[in-house]
Amino acid sequence: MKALLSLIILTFSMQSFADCDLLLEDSNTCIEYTWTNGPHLNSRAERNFSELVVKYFDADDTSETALENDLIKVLPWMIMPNMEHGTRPVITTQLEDGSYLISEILLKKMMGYWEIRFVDSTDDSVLASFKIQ
Ligand SMILES: [Cu+2]
Repeated sequence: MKALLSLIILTFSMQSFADCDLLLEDSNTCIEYTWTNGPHLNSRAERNFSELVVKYFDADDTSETALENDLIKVLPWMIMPNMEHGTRPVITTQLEDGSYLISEILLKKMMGYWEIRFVDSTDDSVLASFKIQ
């Protein structure tokens, strides 16, 4: 009985997380992201912008309909051995299907790694992130 119950719970949780690249548990919101250009790690003289498409949708919505999201900001962030920092501001454009194009992402190659952070635009707290490989 206990095993059956665990199986049911597991099945349900797998369904609701099915296509989530990142899950915001507090708001039960899925974040799906796709690089449409890059990511480019630029050496000193280069200046190739990267582009990312981000879609937010309710984790329980199997149709994965895009939600409008003014509260979350995309912030590229570099973590170095002795310091952390951002880069120039990105440009956010809402697309026709309700997802967002994040453009002019400028990533420089340096000692450390970049991550893409999803931050609360009111207080800059980090809600989710992924490491750029
Ligand atoms: Cu740096």
